[in-house]
Order: sequence, then structure tokens, then C-alpha cells
Amino acid sequence: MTNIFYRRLEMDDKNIESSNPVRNSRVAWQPQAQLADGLSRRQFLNLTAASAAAALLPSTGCQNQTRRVAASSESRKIGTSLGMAQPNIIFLLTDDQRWDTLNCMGNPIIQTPNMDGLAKNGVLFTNAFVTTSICASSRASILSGQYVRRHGINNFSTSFSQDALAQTYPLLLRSAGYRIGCVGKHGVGRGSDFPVDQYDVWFGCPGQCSPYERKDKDGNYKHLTQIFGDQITEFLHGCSNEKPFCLSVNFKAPHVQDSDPRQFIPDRAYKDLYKDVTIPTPKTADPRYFEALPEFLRTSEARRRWNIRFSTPEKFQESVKNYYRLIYGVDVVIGRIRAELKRLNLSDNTIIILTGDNGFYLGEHGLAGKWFPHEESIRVPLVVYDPRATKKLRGLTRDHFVLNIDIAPTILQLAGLNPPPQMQGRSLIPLLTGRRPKWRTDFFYEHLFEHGTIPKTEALRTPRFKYARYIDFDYEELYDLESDLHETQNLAKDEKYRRTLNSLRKRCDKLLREAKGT
Ligand SMILES: [Ca+2]
Repeated sequence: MTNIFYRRLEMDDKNIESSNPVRNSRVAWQPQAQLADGLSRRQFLNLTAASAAAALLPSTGCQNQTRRVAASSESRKIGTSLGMAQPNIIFLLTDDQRWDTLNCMGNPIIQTPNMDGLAKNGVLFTNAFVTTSICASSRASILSGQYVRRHGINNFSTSFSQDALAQTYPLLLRSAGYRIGCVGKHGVGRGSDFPVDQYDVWFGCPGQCSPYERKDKDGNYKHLTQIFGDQITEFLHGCSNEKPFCLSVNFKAPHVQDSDPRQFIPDRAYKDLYKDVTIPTPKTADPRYFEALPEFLRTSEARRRWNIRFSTPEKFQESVKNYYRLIYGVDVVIGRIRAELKRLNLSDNTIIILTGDNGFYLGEHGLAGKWFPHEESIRVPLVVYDPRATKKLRGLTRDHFVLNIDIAPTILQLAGLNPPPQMQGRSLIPLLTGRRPKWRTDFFYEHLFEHGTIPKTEALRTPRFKYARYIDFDYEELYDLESDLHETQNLAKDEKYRRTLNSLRKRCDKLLREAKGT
């Protein structure tokens, strides 16, 4: 089925960016690409993407057919004008997956055939970022389409107010007639406050959803990622031909299991994956880059965790390989989902969106974790796969700045609903359709989480520069990303950049006011 929305755009070829579409593209791997030159493709493992499809399951009454839901007057406006049938939507959120951990993003080692498959037939965003780099706050931003400064969730115990919850994308979809479900690490608020009764199906688990290693009903080992795969299948089997659905899946992987000395705990089935590969050491893992950091960063939580994960070559290899194996486990579940959608005859009308809630240091700058405004921490993967798209709109690569706060307005608009005005992100639909919209050319970043050894930050990212300030330490950073991709030379005190610094400060202040809505 080709949606009329896409058919109209295809007829208007001048809307398609001829310079940008890249089919099957592999984009430059940054920054580790520069360090991986010594590795040939032959060195990479060539394991089959064992798409562990679930055992044969009985067919249900789910049909793939044009449906309309009872939408609000606002939503009817868009839905009618575009002639859109309401699609099903599966939103896949990984936990701590950095942008360069997909093979299609140029990483020559990691195996992500199913993520790559979504990109090959969808739209791959190569400059996707989060506006705040920590689980709870970023998830709240994803659900609400708002900056932390507006939604106010900057710890692990605060939930949305009832009014704010009603304005998150899943509940707005439910009000418009969608069947909604949640699987995995919801991550916003305490488990006792979860909105279980406001979802049609709730498989959300509290806290960090530990442990990874569990047992099935027969007492056999089963990894948490595969259990989520079972729950997704159960949700899909409960659909009916009366309602479109939206399923929000929140993987725990590849997040560490904090209390466990092993930290990264992949499925035992993938223990030999990447066994014969040597992961290249990041350029900024050289101790001189850590030593150049101010003391408050050298003594931060990020350094404590670095000691656990990356402080010896052996730890580095084991940690990164297990991090990659955890991502591979998610990839296998994506294969399961696609097989199940096909079996249920839902695949032609189910959009799949994949992204991460924040980036992750793999030893860069001598650090671990996320939180700070370096690229490793704030940059994430993003793929939008819409099976209704015409051929010309498949395999597109877009390099615009897109943000976690864009997810909610995008999902709503894909469903034919108008995003509410309090959402601060922007629907990605103009980019999905290959158009050349006027788009943001910079963005504001904030990290306000309360922690004794994780400093709070604000930052501005432009195509060329990164300006960052550590709020409680009167410390600023300025990086020229054109000449210093790895953020190694802080130019904030360089007289030659004084005017640039002042200009970026003012712009950061302005975007901060906009984030606050003042
Ligand atoms: Ca996270």
C-alpha cells in the first residue's frame, strides 16, 4: 500500500533533494573511523543475523487495512488534508546507544543487519542529538516533546503530573482512538506511579529493569532483551482490526547493569560475537586528553565509572564488545518484530522508529557514562522506517540537526494529529519526504540532573562550534568542530575566538529562554 501522502509528494519531483538521497549509504564513522583504518572487512565477523523469529503462533484477526480513528478536530484537520490512513507505530528506544553503533552509520565492526535494514528502506538521520543526556530526563523529553526546562523532570523519582501525562504522545494517540502499549524501561518516575491503567497494555518495568539474566517459565536462561521481544509479540497478537496501535518499546540494552561488576551483560548466545576483532582505541583515550580536563571533571562520576570499564586494554576490549553484543541482541529482536508484523499482515502499515535516549563515552577523554555535552554523550542514532513511503523516499540520508524532542510531534503527525502547542520539538515529516524545509541550524543542550559528582551543563551546538558551560563551576568550553572533531582544544580562553565566544554565549542564552518559554 502506498499512502496518498507519499504518492502526492512523488508526483512533485522538484520537492525531492537530488543531492541528498544515498541508498545503502555508509556514512563516515566519526570519530573512531579514523582509528579503524587498520581493520579490513575480512577481519570482521560474518555471523548470520540469526533473526530469532518466535515459534509459530496462531493467526489473529489483525488486518492491515485502511482505518480511521476518532480524532480531535485538530487531528482531523491534518488527517483529512493529507488523506492519511492512520498507520500503526512502533517506537524503539535503546538505552545509552551512541550514534556510531550501527553498521550503516559507518561502524565497520558492529553487526546490526536489522537496524541497517530499517535505514536501507527508510530515512537515516546522521545528525540526531538529545537535548539532555540522561535516561529519565531524555525519556520525559521524548514523551512530551519538551526540554527539561519545561517538563521539569530531572531525577529518577519525579513523574509527569496528570495534566502533563495526558499531553504525552502515547496518551494523545489513545485519546484519538489508538491502542497503546509500553514494553521495558519506562524510566520516568517511580514504578508505583507508572500510568499502568492509562495504557491498554503495560509491560513497563521499574527502575533499570535489572537483572538482564532471567529465566523462562521452564527455568531456562533467558536474556531480558528477548523477554521484551516476547512481550512485543504478545502485544501484537492482541491487536484488532478496529484500532491502529502505537507500541513504545524501551530496551534496557545496551545500558550497563550498574550494581554488577560485569557491567555490560549481553545474551550468552552472542558471547563469541566480535571475539576475533580488536576494537580500535579512541583517539582521546590517550591520557593527555584526560589530564587536560579541569579537576571537577577528572574527579567526576564519569571517571569513577571509567576505572571500572575502560582503565586497562583488556577491560576496554571486553566492555566495548559486550556493549556491541547488547546492541546486537536488540537487533535480533527487531528482526523478530519485522517477521511477526509480516506474519500478522501488519507490515505494510506499521511505521518503525529507532533511536537512543542518550549517547555514551567508550573511554573518550578518559571518561565513561554520558551527561556532559561532548559529541559522544549527546549524539544518538535515529532511523524512521515507513513502509508506505514510495521508492524515491526510501534509503534517504538526512544530515539536519534533529532532536529527541522531535519524536513526539513526529509520531503525532504521522498519526494525523496536530502536535499540541506546548511541544517544543518539530515534526520530522518534511525531512521524511525529502523536502528542503527551513530547518533549525543550531540547538540548545541542558543537563540539570542532581548528583554530587556530575556537574550540570548547558551548551549550544552549531554546525561548526560547540559552546558549553559548567553551571556551578564558572567553566566554559569552546570547540571548533571543523578543525577539531574530537573536542580536544578548548578555545574559550583564546583571544582570537573572543567575539565568537560572546556571540555563542548570547545565542545559548536566547535558546535557553526559549526552552524555558520565557
Ligand atoms: Ca540512557
